[in-house]
Amino acid sequence: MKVLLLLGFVAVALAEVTRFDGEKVFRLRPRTEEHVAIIKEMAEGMEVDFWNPESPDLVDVDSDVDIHVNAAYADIVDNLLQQSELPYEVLVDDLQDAVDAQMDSQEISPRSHNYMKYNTWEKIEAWISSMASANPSLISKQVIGTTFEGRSMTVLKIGKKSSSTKPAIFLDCGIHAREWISPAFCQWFVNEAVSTYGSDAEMTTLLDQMDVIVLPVFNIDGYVYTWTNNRMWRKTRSRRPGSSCVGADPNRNFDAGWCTTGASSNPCSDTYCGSKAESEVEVKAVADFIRQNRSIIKAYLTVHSYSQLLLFPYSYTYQLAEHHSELMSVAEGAAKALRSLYGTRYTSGPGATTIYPAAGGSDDWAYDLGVKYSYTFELRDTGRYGFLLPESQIKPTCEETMLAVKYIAAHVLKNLY
Ligand code: DDK
Ligand code: ZN
Ligand code: ZN
Repeated sequence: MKVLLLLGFVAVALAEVTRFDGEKVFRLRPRTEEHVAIIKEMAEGMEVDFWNPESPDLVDVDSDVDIHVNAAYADIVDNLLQQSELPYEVLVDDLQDAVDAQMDSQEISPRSHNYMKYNTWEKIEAWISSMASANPSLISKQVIGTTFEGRSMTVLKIGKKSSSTKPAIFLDCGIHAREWISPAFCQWFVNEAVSTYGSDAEMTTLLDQMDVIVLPVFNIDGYVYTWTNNRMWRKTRSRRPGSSCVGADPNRNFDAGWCTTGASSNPCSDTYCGSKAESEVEVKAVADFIRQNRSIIKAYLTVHSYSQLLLFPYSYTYQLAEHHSELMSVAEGAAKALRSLYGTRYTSGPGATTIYPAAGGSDDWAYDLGVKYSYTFELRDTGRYGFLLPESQIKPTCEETMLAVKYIAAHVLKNLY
Protein backbone atom coordinates (compact mmCIF):
# COMPACT_ATOMS: atom_id res chain seq x y z
CA MET A 1 0.00 0.00 0.00
CA LYS A 2 2.76 2.39 0.98
CA VAL A 3 4.60 1.49 -2.21
CA LEU A 4 1.48 2.18 -4.27
CA LEU A 5 1.01 5.52 -2.58
CA LEU A 6 4.62 6.36 -3.24
CA LEU A 7 4.29 5.34 -6.89
CA GLY A 8 1.18 7.47 -7.17
CA PHE A 9 3.03 10.41 -5.71
CA VAL A 10 5.91 9.95 -8.15
CA ALA A 11 3.47 9.79 -11.07
CA VAL A 12 1.79 13.03 -9.99
CA ALA A 13 5.17 14.69 -9.54
CA LEU A 14 6.25 13.58 -13.02
CA ALA A 15 3.08 14.92 -14.59
CA GLU A 16 3.69 18.36 -13.15
CA VAL A 17 4.52 21.27 -15.41
CA THR A 18 8.17 22.24 -15.40
CA ARG A 19 8.70 25.88 -14.45
CA PHE A 20 11.82 27.86 -15.29
CA ASP A 21 11.91 30.49 -12.55
CA GLY A 22 15.35 32.04 -12.18
CA GLU A 23 16.77 29.95 -15.02
CA LYS A 24 18.99 31.72 -17.50
CA VAL A 25 20.08 31.52 -21.10
CA PHE A 26 23.70 32.50 -21.72
CA ARG A 27 25.33 33.20 -25.06
CA LEU A 28 28.98 32.14 -24.92
CA ARG A 29 31.58 33.11 -27.48
CA PRO A 30 34.51 30.68 -27.05
CA ARG A 31 37.66 32.24 -28.51
CA THR A 32 40.16 29.49 -27.77
CA GLU A 33 40.29 25.69 -27.62
CA GLU A 34 40.57 26.12 -23.87
CA HIS A 35 37.22 27.93 -23.83
CA VAL A 36 35.69 25.09 -25.84
CA ALA A 37 37.07 22.58 -23.34
CA ILE A 38 35.59 24.58 -20.45
CA ILE A 39 32.15 24.50 -22.06
CA LYS A 40 32.36 20.75 -22.61
CA GLU A 41 33.48 20.17 -19.02
CA MET A 42 30.63 22.34 -17.82
CA ALA A 43 28.21 20.21 -19.82
CA GLU A 44 29.49 17.10 -18.07
CA GLY A 45 29.54 18.54 -14.57
CA MET A 46 26.03 19.97 -14.48
CA GLU A 47 22.73 19.96 -16.29
CA VAL A 48 23.08 22.22 -19.27
CA ASP A 49 20.39 22.43 -21.95
CA PHE A 50 22.09 23.30 -25.23
CA TRP A 51 19.91 25.55 -27.37
CA ASN A 52 22.40 26.25 -30.12
CA PRO A 53 24.23 24.13 -31.06
CA GLU A 54 21.99 21.43 -29.67
CA SER A 55 24.76 19.36 -28.12
CA PRO A 56 28.16 20.07 -26.47
CA ASP A 57 30.11 17.97 -29.00
CA LEU A 58 29.11 20.47 -31.68
CA VAL A 59 30.71 23.43 -29.89
CA ASP A 60 33.52 25.09 -31.83
CA VAL A 61 35.91 28.04 -31.47
CA ASP A 62 34.42 31.38 -32.56
CA SER A 63 30.84 30.11 -32.75
CA ASP A 64 27.95 31.40 -30.66
CA VAL A 65 26.84 28.92 -28.03
CA ASP A 66 23.44 29.43 -26.39
CA ILE A 67 22.89 27.42 -23.21
CA HIS A 68 20.03 27.22 -20.73
CA VAL A 69 20.96 26.50 -17.12
CA ASN A 70 19.05 25.86 -13.90
CA ALA A 71 18.64 28.60 -11.32
CA ALA A 72 20.92 26.64 -8.98
CA TYR A 73 23.74 26.68 -11.53
CA ALA A 74 23.24 30.17 -12.91
CA ASP A 75 25.62 31.89 -10.48
CA ILE A 76 28.18 29.11 -10.70
CA VAL A 77 28.21 29.38 -14.49
CA ASP A 78 28.40 33.15 -14.27
CA ASN A 79 31.46 32.97 -12.01
CA LEU A 80 33.12 30.26 -14.05
CA LEU A 81 32.76 32.26 -17.26
CA GLN A 82 34.18 35.39 -15.68
CA GLN A 83 37.12 33.54 -14.19
CA SER A 84 38.00 31.85 -17.46
CA GLU A 85 37.61 35.11 -19.41
CA LEU A 86 35.19 33.47 -21.76
CA PRO A 87 33.18 36.21 -23.51
CA TYR A 88 29.47 35.86 -22.83
CA GLU A 89 26.21 37.69 -22.40
CA VAL A 90 22.95 36.88 -20.66
CA LEU A 91 20.33 36.34 -23.38
CA VAL A 92 17.46 35.53 -21.04
CA ASP A 93 17.60 36.63 -17.42
CA ASP A 94 14.55 34.69 -16.24
CA LEU A 95 13.33 31.96 -18.54
CA GLN A 96 9.92 31.70 -16.88
CA ASP A 97 9.33 35.40 -17.64
CA ALA A 98 10.21 34.70 -21.29
CA VAL A 99 7.89 31.68 -21.38
CA ASP A 100 5.06 33.83 -20.01
CA ALA A 101 5.88 36.76 -22.31
CA GLN A 102 5.78 34.58 -25.41
CA MET A 103 1.99 34.56 -25.43
CA ASP A 104 1.75 38.28 -26.09
CA SER A 105 -0.89 38.37 -28.81
CA GLN A 106 -3.86 40.59 -28.07
CA GLU A 107 -6.41 38.06 -29.29
CA ILE A 108 -9.52 37.95 -27.14
CA SER A 109 -11.06 34.62 -28.13
CA PRO A 110 -8.67 32.14 -26.57
CA ARG A 111 -10.98 29.20 -27.27
CA SER A 112 -10.65 29.12 -31.04
CA HIS A 113 -7.86 28.35 -33.46
CA ASN A 114 -5.91 31.46 -34.41
CA TYR A 115 -3.12 31.86 -36.98
CA MET A 116 -1.50 34.59 -34.91
CA LYS A 117 -1.26 32.46 -31.80
CA TYR A 118 0.46 29.23 -30.85
CA ASN A 119 -2.22 26.56 -30.99
CA THR A 120 -2.43 23.39 -28.92
CA TRP A 121 -2.39 20.03 -30.72
CA GLU A 122 -6.08 19.68 -29.87
CA LYS A 123 -6.81 22.89 -31.80
CA ILE A 124 -4.49 21.98 -34.67
CA GLU A 125 -6.12 18.56 -34.99
CA ALA A 126 -9.60 20.08 -35.19
CA TRP A 127 -8.26 22.68 -37.63
CA ILE A 128 -6.85 19.94 -39.92
CA SER A 129 -10.31 18.37 -40.19
CA SER A 130 -12.16 21.61 -40.72
CA MET A 131 -9.70 22.91 -43.34
CA ALA A 132 -10.13 19.72 -45.34
CA SER A 133 -13.92 19.66 -45.11
CA ALA A 134 -14.27 23.39 -45.84
CA ASN A 135 -12.10 23.22 -48.98
CA PRO A 136 -12.95 19.92 -50.67
CA SER A 137 -11.96 21.13 -54.14
CA LEU A 138 -8.48 22.08 -53.02
CA ILE A 139 -7.60 19.92 -50.00
CA SER A 140 -7.61 16.24 -49.31
CA LYS A 141 -6.24 14.59 -46.19
CA GLN A 142 -4.50 11.32 -45.57
CA VAL A 143 -3.33 9.58 -42.43
CA ILE A 144 0.27 8.51 -42.94
CA GLY A 145 0.97 6.94 -39.56
CA THR A 146 0.51 6.90 -35.81
CA THR A 147 2.82 8.43 -33.20
CA PHE A 148 4.39 6.49 -30.33
CA GLU A 149 1.59 7.64 -28.02
CA GLY A 150 -1.09 6.78 -30.59
CA ARG A 151 -1.93 10.08 -32.25
CA SER A 152 -2.78 10.16 -35.97
CA MET A 153 -0.30 11.79 -38.31
CA THR A 154 -2.37 13.46 -41.02
CA VAL A 155 -1.09 15.24 -44.12
CA LEU A 156 -3.05 17.83 -46.05
CA LYS A 157 -2.59 17.60 -49.80
CA ILE A 158 -3.27 21.02 -51.29
CA GLY A 159 -3.77 21.57 -55.00
CA LYS A 160 -6.35 21.75 -57.77
CA LYS A 161 -7.80 18.27 -58.14
CA SER A 162 -6.72 16.66 -61.40
CA SER A 163 -7.36 13.38 -63.18
CA SER A 164 -3.64 12.80 -63.71
CA THR A 165 -1.06 12.55 -60.90
CA LYS A 166 0.63 15.84 -60.24
CA PRO A 167 4.17 16.50 -59.09
CA ALA A 168 4.34 17.53 -55.45
CA ILE A 169 6.27 19.41 -52.80
CA PHE A 170 6.44 17.84 -49.34
CA LEU A 171 6.47 20.33 -46.45
CA ASP A 172 6.77 19.36 -42.80
CA CYS A 173 6.80 21.35 -39.59
CA GLY A 174 7.37 20.50 -35.95
CA ILE A 175 10.07 17.83 -36.21
CA HIS A 176 11.36 19.35 -32.96
CA ALA A 177 8.80 19.88 -30.22
CA ARG A 178 9.94 23.19 -28.75
CA GLU A 179 10.25 25.04 -32.07
CA TRP A 180 6.68 26.36 -31.91
CA ILE A 181 7.02 28.87 -34.74
CA SER A 182 7.41 25.92 -37.11
CA PRO A 183 3.90 24.38 -36.82
CA ALA A 184 2.57 27.95 -36.81
CA PHE A 185 4.15 28.37 -40.23
CA CYS A 186 2.59 25.20 -41.69
CA GLN A 187 -0.84 26.37 -40.53
CA TRP A 188 -0.18 29.78 -42.04
CA PHE A 189 0.94 28.20 -45.31
CA VAL A 190 -2.21 26.08 -45.69
CA ASN A 191 -4.43 29.07 -44.99
CA GLU A 192 -2.53 31.32 -47.42
CA ALA A 193 -2.72 28.64 -50.09
CA VAL A 194 -6.49 28.22 -49.90
CA SER A 195 -7.26 31.90 -49.43
CA THR A 196 -5.01 33.21 -52.22
CA TYR A 197 -5.73 30.48 -54.77
CA GLY A 198 -7.58 32.16 -57.62
CA SER A 199 -6.42 35.68 -56.73
CA ASP A 200 -2.64 35.42 -56.39
CA ALA A 201 -1.26 34.41 -59.80
CA GLU A 202 1.81 32.67 -58.43
CA MET A 203 -0.15 30.58 -55.93
CA THR A 204 -2.79 29.74 -58.52
CA THR A 205 -0.22 28.47 -61.03
CA LEU A 206 1.57 26.52 -58.32
CA LEU A 207 -1.57 24.75 -57.11
CA ASP A 208 -2.83 24.17 -60.67
CA GLN A 209 0.41 22.48 -61.66
CA MET A 210 1.52 20.86 -58.41
CA ASP A 211 0.33 19.65 -55.02
CA VAL A 212 1.84 20.73 -51.74
CA ILE A 213 1.67 17.97 -49.16
CA VAL A 214 1.78 19.47 -45.67
CA LEU A 215 2.47 17.65 -42.42
CA PRO A 216 1.55 20.36 -39.87
CA VAL A 217 3.15 18.68 -36.84
CA PHE A 218 5.67 15.87 -37.35
CA ASN A 219 6.50 15.17 -33.71
CA ILE A 220 3.02 15.45 -32.20
CA ASP A 221 3.78 13.66 -28.92
CA GLY A 222 6.72 15.97 -28.28
CA TYR A 223 4.65 19.02 -29.17
CA VAL A 224 1.90 18.01 -26.73
CA TYR A 225 4.56 17.46 -24.05
CA THR A 226 5.90 21.00 -24.53
CA TRP A 227 2.38 22.27 -23.72
CA THR A 228 1.67 19.98 -20.81
CA ASN A 229 5.00 19.34 -19.12
CA ASN A 230 8.20 20.86 -20.41
CA ARG A 231 8.31 23.79 -22.84
CA MET A 232 11.93 22.99 -23.72
CA TRP A 233 11.41 19.38 -24.89
CA ARG A 234 12.93 18.62 -28.32
CA LYS A 235 12.72 14.89 -29.01
CA THR A 236 10.01 12.30 -29.59
CA ARG A 237 8.38 10.64 -26.54
CA SER A 238 9.28 7.01 -27.27
CA ARG A 239 10.18 4.73 -24.39
CA ARG A 240 12.25 1.58 -24.50
CA PRO A 241 12.54 -1.11 -21.88
CA GLY A 242 15.81 -0.75 -20.01
CA SER A 243 16.29 2.96 -20.56
CA SER A 244 14.91 5.59 -18.25
CA CYS A 245 15.50 8.39 -20.74
CA VAL A 246 12.70 9.22 -23.13
CA GLY A 247 12.71 9.93 -26.86
CA ALA A 248 15.11 10.33 -29.74
CA ASP A 249 15.92 13.26 -31.99
CA PRO A 250 13.84 12.74 -35.14
CA ASN A 251 16.29 14.88 -37.10
CA ARG A 252 19.10 12.45 -36.25
CA ASN A 253 17.01 9.35 -36.88
CA PHE A 254 16.81 9.34 -40.69
CA ASP A 255 18.90 6.88 -42.66
CA ALA A 256 21.53 9.32 -43.91
CA GLY A 257 25.00 8.63 -42.49
CA TRP A 258 23.01 7.63 -39.42
CA CYS A 259 24.71 8.51 -36.10
CA THR A 260 28.15 9.04 -37.65
CA THR A 261 28.55 12.72 -36.71
CA GLY A 262 26.83 15.46 -34.73
CA ALA A 263 24.51 13.00 -33.03
CA SER A 264 24.67 11.12 -29.75
CA SER A 265 24.27 7.43 -28.99
CA ASN A 266 23.35 8.33 -25.40
CA PRO A 267 19.56 7.93 -24.97
CA CYS A 268 19.55 10.82 -22.50
CA SER A 269 21.05 13.30 -24.98
CA ASP A 270 18.90 15.82 -26.82
CA THR A 271 20.54 14.69 -30.07
CA TYR A 272 20.12 10.94 -29.43
CA CYS A 273 20.04 9.25 -32.83
CA GLY A 274 17.75 6.41 -31.68
CA SER A 275 18.42 2.66 -31.47
CA LYS A 276 18.64 2.38 -35.26
CA ALA A 277 17.76 4.48 -38.31
CA GLU A 278 13.96 5.00 -38.43
CA SER A 279 13.54 3.57 -34.92
CA GLU A 280 11.07 6.40 -34.27
CA VAL A 281 7.66 5.51 -35.68
CA GLU A 282 7.08 9.11 -36.77
CA VAL A 283 10.29 9.08 -38.82
CA LYS A 284 9.38 5.70 -40.31
CA ALA A 285 5.92 6.97 -41.28
CA VAL A 286 7.28 10.03 -43.08
CA ALA A 287 10.10 8.09 -44.74
CA ASP A 288 7.63 5.41 -45.92
CA PHE A 289 5.28 8.06 -47.31
CA ILE A 290 8.07 9.83 -49.19
CA ARG A 291 9.44 6.52 -50.51
CA GLN A 292 5.97 5.55 -51.74
CA ASN A 293 5.59 8.90 -53.48
CA ARG A 294 9.18 9.20 -54.58
CA SER A 295 8.37 9.64 -58.26
CA ILE A 296 6.06 12.61 -57.68
CA ILE A 297 7.88 14.44 -54.87
CA LYS A 298 10.13 17.07 -56.43
CA ALA A 299 10.99 19.09 -53.35
CA TYR A 300 11.29 18.45 -49.63
CA LEU A 301 10.99 21.41 -47.25
CA THR A 302 11.32 21.12 -43.48
CA VAL A 303 10.85 23.93 -41.02
CA HIS A 304 12.75 24.45 -37.74
CA SER A 305 13.84 27.34 -35.55
CA TYR A 306 15.89 29.31 -34.58
CA SER A 307 18.93 30.94 -36.31
CA GLN A 308 17.60 32.37 -39.61
CA LEU A 309 19.27 29.90 -41.92
CA LEU A 310 18.33 28.26 -45.18
CA LEU A 311 20.21 24.97 -45.28
CA PHE A 312 20.58 22.23 -47.85
CA PRO A 313 22.61 18.97 -48.11
CA TYR A 314 24.88 17.85 -46.84
CA SER A 315 25.02 17.84 -43.06
CA TYR A 316 26.43 14.32 -42.61
CA THR A 317 29.50 15.08 -44.72
CA TYR A 318 31.54 18.10 -45.75
CA GLN A 319 31.34 16.89 -49.34
CA LEU A 320 29.40 19.21 -51.61
CA ALA A 321 26.12 17.91 -53.00
CA GLU A 322 26.02 17.08 -56.69
CA HIS A 323 23.62 19.99 -57.28
CA HIS A 324 25.39 22.34 -54.90
CA SER A 325 25.53 25.41 -57.11
CA GLU A 326 21.87 25.23 -58.12
CA LEU A 327 20.77 24.57 -54.51
CA MET A 328 22.90 27.51 -53.35
CA SER A 329 21.58 29.95 -55.93
CA VAL A 330 17.95 28.98 -55.25
CA ALA A 331 18.59 29.38 -51.50
CA GLU A 332 20.12 32.80 -52.03
CA GLY A 333 17.19 33.85 -54.22
CA ALA A 334 14.75 32.63 -51.58
CA ALA A 335 16.63 34.43 -48.80
CA LYS A 336 16.61 37.62 -50.85
CA ALA A 337 12.85 37.36 -51.39
CA LEU A 338 12.36 36.76 -47.66
CA ARG A 339 14.48 39.77 -46.77
CA SER A 340 12.57 42.09 -49.11
CA LEU A 341 9.60 42.27 -46.72
CA TYR A 342 11.03 43.21 -43.32
CA GLY A 343 14.78 43.14 -43.89
CA THR A 344 15.27 39.84 -42.02
CA ARG A 345 18.67 38.39 -42.92
CA TYR A 346 19.14 34.71 -43.59
CA THR A 347 22.36 32.82 -44.23
CA SER A 348 22.32 30.08 -46.89
CA GLY A 349 24.55 27.07 -47.31
CA PRO A 350 25.12 23.36 -46.77
CA GLY A 351 24.26 22.20 -43.25
CA ALA A 352 27.71 20.88 -42.31
CA THR A 353 29.51 24.18 -42.83
CA THR A 354 26.66 26.61 -42.15
CA ILE A 355 25.33 25.25 -38.85
CA TYR A 356 27.18 22.09 -37.77
CA PRO A 357 27.83 18.56 -39.01
CA ALA A 358 24.79 16.45 -38.15
CA ALA A 359 23.95 13.02 -39.53
CA GLY A 360 20.51 11.46 -39.80
CA GLY A 361 18.70 14.57 -40.96
CA SER A 362 15.54 14.45 -43.05
CA ASP A 363 16.91 16.83 -45.70
CA ASP A 364 20.01 14.73 -46.43
CA TRP A 365 17.93 11.57 -46.49
CA ALA A 366 15.36 13.01 -48.94
CA TYR A 367 18.15 14.35 -51.15
CA ASP A 368 19.94 11.00 -51.34
CA LEU A 369 16.61 9.37 -52.18
CA GLY A 370 16.49 11.61 -55.24
CA VAL A 371 14.52 14.64 -54.10
CA LYS A 372 16.82 17.31 -55.51
CA TYR A 373 15.31 20.43 -53.94
CA SER A 374 15.75 19.60 -50.28
CA TYR A 375 15.85 22.47 -47.79
CA THR A 376 15.84 23.00 -44.03
CA PHE A 377 14.56 26.36 -42.77
CA GLU A 378 15.72 27.66 -39.42
CA LEU A 379 13.23 30.47 -38.82
CA ARG A 380 13.45 33.54 -36.56
CA ASP A 381 15.10 34.72 -34.50
CA THR A 382 18.86 34.71 -33.90
CA GLY A 383 18.61 34.17 -30.16
CA ARG A 384 16.95 37.18 -28.56
CA TYR A 385 13.92 35.00 -27.86
CA GLY A 386 15.11 31.73 -29.36
CA PHE A 387 12.43 29.05 -29.06
CA LEU A 388 10.22 31.50 -27.15
CA LEU A 389 9.52 33.76 -30.12
CA PRO A 390 6.62 36.03 -29.06
CA GLU A 391 3.27 35.50 -30.74
CA SER A 392 3.45 39.04 -32.09
CA GLN A 393 6.19 37.78 -34.42
CA ILE A 394 4.17 34.90 -35.88
CA LYS A 395 2.59 37.06 -38.60
CA PRO A 396 5.75 38.80 -39.87
CA THR A 397 7.75 35.57 -39.63
CA CYS A 398 5.16 33.60 -41.61
CA GLU A 399 4.67 36.35 -44.18
CA GLU A 400 8.37 36.61 -44.98
CA THR A 401 8.84 32.83 -44.96
CA MET A 402 5.97 32.49 -47.47
CA LEU A 403 8.03 34.55 -49.93
CA ALA A 404 10.98 32.17 -49.61
CA VAL A 405 8.81 29.06 -49.95
CA LYS A 406 7.02 30.51 -52.98
CA TYR A 407 10.38 31.39 -54.54
CA ILE A 408 11.62 27.81 -54.16
CA ALA A 409 8.29 26.42 -55.41
CA ALA A 410 8.44 28.63 -58.51
CA HIS A 411 11.92 27.37 -59.27
CA VAL A 412 10.84 23.76 -58.82
CA LEU A 413 7.86 24.34 -61.10
CA LYS A 414 10.03 25.96 -63.79
CA ASN A 415 12.37 22.97 -63.76
CA LEU A 416 9.80 20.19 -63.73
CA TYR A 417 10.28 18.75 -67.16
O1 DDK B 1 18.38 19.37 -36.45
C1 DDK B 1 19.06 20.35 -36.16
O2 DDK B 1 19.87 20.33 -35.25
C2 DDK B 1 18.89 21.63 -36.95
C3 DDK B 1 17.52 22.16 -36.86
SE1 DDK B 1 16.98 22.49 -35.03
C4 DDK B 1 19.17 21.44 -38.41
C5 DDK B 1 20.50 20.84 -38.70
C6 DDK B 1 20.86 20.86 -40.19
C7 DDK B 1 19.94 20.08 -41.04
C8 DDK B 1 19.99 18.62 -40.70
N1 DDK B 1 20.40 17.86 -41.81
ZN1 ZN C 1 14.73 21.75 -35.13
ZN1 ZN D 1 17.08 24.75 -34.81
